[in-house]
Amino acid sequence: MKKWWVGSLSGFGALASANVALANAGFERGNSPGGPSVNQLNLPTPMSPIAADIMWLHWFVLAICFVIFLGVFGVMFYSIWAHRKSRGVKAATFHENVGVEVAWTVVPFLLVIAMALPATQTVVAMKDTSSSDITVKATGYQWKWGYEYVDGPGAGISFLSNLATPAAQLYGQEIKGVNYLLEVDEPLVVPVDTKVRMVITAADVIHSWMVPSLGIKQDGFPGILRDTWFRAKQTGEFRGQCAELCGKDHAYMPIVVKVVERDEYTAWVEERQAALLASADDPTREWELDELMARGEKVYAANCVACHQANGQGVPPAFPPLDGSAVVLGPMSEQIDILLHGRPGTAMASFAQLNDVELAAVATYTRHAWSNDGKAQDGTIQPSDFTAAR
Ligand code: HEC
Ligand SMILES: [Cu+2]
Repeated sequence: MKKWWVGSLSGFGALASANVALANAGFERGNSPGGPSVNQLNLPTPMSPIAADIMWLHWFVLAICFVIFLGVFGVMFYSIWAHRKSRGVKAATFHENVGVEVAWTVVPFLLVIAMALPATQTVVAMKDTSSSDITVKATGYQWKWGYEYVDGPGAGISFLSNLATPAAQLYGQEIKGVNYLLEVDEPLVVPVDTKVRMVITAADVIHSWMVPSLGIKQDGFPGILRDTWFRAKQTGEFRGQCAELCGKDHAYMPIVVKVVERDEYTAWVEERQAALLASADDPTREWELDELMARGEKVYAANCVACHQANGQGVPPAFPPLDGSAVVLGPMSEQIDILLHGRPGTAMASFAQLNDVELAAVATYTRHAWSNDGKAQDGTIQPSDFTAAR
């Protein structure tokens, strides 16, 4: 007969081979310190002082719980065993015992204070965003994050951070990568050992900006600003996700914080600002067709392909094709309207958060790409057309 424990042993075997499979897939240490790793049971390795405090509190409170557990169950089991009926023990019949009552009031009271003091200290420290070196505003959108450097070196830089996991992985046509659903096209870049103040908000519904290894989880509310901070202890890429159920693509808005050396950060800022000047998204000038097309292809790839597909065929009936669409080929006013306001009640959201150059570029791109080329009414759509329609 098969012994009962043989089954459990083979269960462990299956677990072990699953771990080997994960390790082969590159999950050994993830590729981020504090990221997911084989057999990870503990909280992620703390990469900021606040995260270290949170980890300490977690173990401190757990240790107290464990001691209480041992004490309570120790007394209980000892009493049951030592005073059992078969030994002829008679129940005592006393009432009230000042000593015991004082003890079971004072001891828990002291324990609560011992836990509340360091916990309060940590919460107060989390909220102390004073004398920060850099301020970044993070805005939650359905379903991506927008970052805007508002103060300190890099002020003026802003971009959207989209999920970068290829659609083929989402739909099981390709092996899932190491950072499946935890990778973005443009990470938030910050320097190491620098106090970064994060101002969190949202544009549509409530989102939450959470990076466990930095000890941050802050809800973002439309119309309200909340702030928190971190000081990364070492360089690397730290990953997190939106942590407030915000709609159907809630799982598709990860967060990547790329912490770099200070001089590397300065170089990144310079490169960004130079690119900003060069591309000079000047919405007032007249743009050439091929300029708009080149720019529009990128905007389309970053914002539209998930639903309308790279070939413009969409996924009917859920997502209509843009190739041959009457709206795309019709008068430009309708297309401007749908991009600025979306179609309420459908998955077609407003893209008003893109700037007028990006909007004009993507609209022009859809009018001239695929088989649409040469069929659209009106000429190129110019940024100034969007400026006027806002
Ligand atoms: C989350 C999915 C999604 C994304 C991303 C998306 N769309 Fe749409 N789009 C839709 C849906 C759904 C409709 C149909 C709305 C309706 O039922 O009226 C639509 C309709 C349209 C239409 C009208 C088509 C027609 O023939 O009625 C245009 C034009 C359009 N989208 C352009 C864009 C552009 C440009 C982008 C990128 C900037 C984009 N969409 C991104 C889902 C999406
Ligand atoms: Cu969200």
